[in-house]
Amino acid sequence: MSAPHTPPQTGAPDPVHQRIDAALHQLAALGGDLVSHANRIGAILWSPPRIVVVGRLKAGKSTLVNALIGAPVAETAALEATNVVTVYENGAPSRADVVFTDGARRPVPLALGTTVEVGVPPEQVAYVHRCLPSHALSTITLVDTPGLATLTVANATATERALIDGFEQTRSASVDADAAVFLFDSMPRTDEVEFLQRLGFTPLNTLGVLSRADGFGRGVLGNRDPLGHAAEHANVLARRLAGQVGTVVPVAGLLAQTSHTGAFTDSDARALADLAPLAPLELFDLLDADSAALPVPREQVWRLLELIGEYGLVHARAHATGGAHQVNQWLSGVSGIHPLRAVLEQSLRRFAVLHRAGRILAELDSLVYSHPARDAIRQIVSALRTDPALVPVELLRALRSLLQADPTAPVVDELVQVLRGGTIAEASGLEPTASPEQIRAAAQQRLVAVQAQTVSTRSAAEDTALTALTHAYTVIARGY
Ligand SMILES: Nc1nc2c(ncn2[C@@H]2O[C@H](COP(=O)(O)OP(=O)(O)OP(=O)(O)O)[C@@H](O)[C@H]2O)c(=O)[nH]1
Ligand SMILES: [Mg+2]
Repeated sequence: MSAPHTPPQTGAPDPVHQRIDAALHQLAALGGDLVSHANRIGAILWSPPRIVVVGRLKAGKSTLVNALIGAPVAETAALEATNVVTVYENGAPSRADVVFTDGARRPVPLALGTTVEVGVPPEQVAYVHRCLPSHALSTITLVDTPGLATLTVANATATERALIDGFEQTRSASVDADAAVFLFDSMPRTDEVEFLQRLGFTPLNTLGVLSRADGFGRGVLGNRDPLGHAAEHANVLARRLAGQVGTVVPVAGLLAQTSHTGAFTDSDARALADLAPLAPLELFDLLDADSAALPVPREQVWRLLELIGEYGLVHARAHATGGAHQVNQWLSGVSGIHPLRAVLEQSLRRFAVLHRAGRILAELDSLVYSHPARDAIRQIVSALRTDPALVPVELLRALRSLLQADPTAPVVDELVQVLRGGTIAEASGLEPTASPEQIRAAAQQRLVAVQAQTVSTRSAAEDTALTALTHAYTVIARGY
């Protein structure tokens, strides 16, 4: 039998993927239409996890998407810019399809070869599927969304329709995201946090971004450096939003977008160098007064402001004699894009992959319920579920249900701790250097504690969570 689906050839083998892949081969071996089911589910398994970027109107979502992709593909603007959900996926040739709310698809032309001109009323569109060859998109797929709580309610509705399971019965055309990046430039409002909760992720697969960090506080002319101030405030927000996001990273998306899309030229660097002798206040005064004493044409300064903002204009001047290359390096370094990318590609991606595996288990469960060969399928699925490699998948599913049903249940913290633990020792609450005997003993102790809790649970979701933890500690205690 030929392989029902094709795993990517790069990257270290992931035990979760390997076990699911093996189960899908068993499924395909049952023959008939199960071959196409295995193919369909395999395609979900092997495509990169989808990370959705959400947040208030003009929070800087599309700018950040462009910075991460390294190309100006998403429309950005001072006025409301994004009005349809757009999925950016690695693929060639560069193309775009509009997916309608009834699931139908139609190709759409690309304006200027990059951005999409939808040409259809936004309320008929579930999302736009944009494919482009991009190294940055080879490990994650990004989803840009219209701003929440916008003046036009239609845009917020578009985001909800495409992202929330069962919303207006448009589940068939939903984008099925696996993790979220939540952008805010100050403390998020209650309605934004509520929206995030309805997305149904956990803090482990939700990353907070304090956006527009270059303008934080009083901005570049204030007495505190906005980037340092933003970094400090990000820590405060991370503590306040601990129930929603795993961490908060400060980012100046505009600086990252400009440096990563090649928009800043050597002639921009020369203009910056000509402005270097002016004190910051003097520079803005001359610009405002339209003064002839401004050393470069006013339009050129406006262009610089559009590219790098006020913070960039003031501070990049010190790097301008090194030309565009040096300015770009400085912009990229201070923008915070590198730490953001590290979190995205490591912890957020890891939990997105586990979330995706949970979705695949749900697909397999629905086959068990609906397919005539249910007994044979059930055997494959139960063996998969009890496989030690799938423990984190079950733990994340349990955490997700518990956060929806009973977010204050005492077992929430334990699930998070076990899932966060990079090594078995850490998952058992020990130092990474603990011996195998110490690990087994600690797991045995936790097992007893968890079993004691099962007598007084408050909800079915808590029962499921304790079962998942029992399985996890049993697996550790057996020395897996
Ligand atoms: N100074 C500064 N400006 C930014 C930054 N990020 C975005 N902007 C500007 O803010 C405006 C809105 O940015 P977008 O990326 O379009 O914001 P958005 O969240 O996608 O907006 P909607 O799609 O309309 O909700 C644009 O004028 C950007 O240039 C940033 O990090 N610093
Ligand atoms: Mg946008």
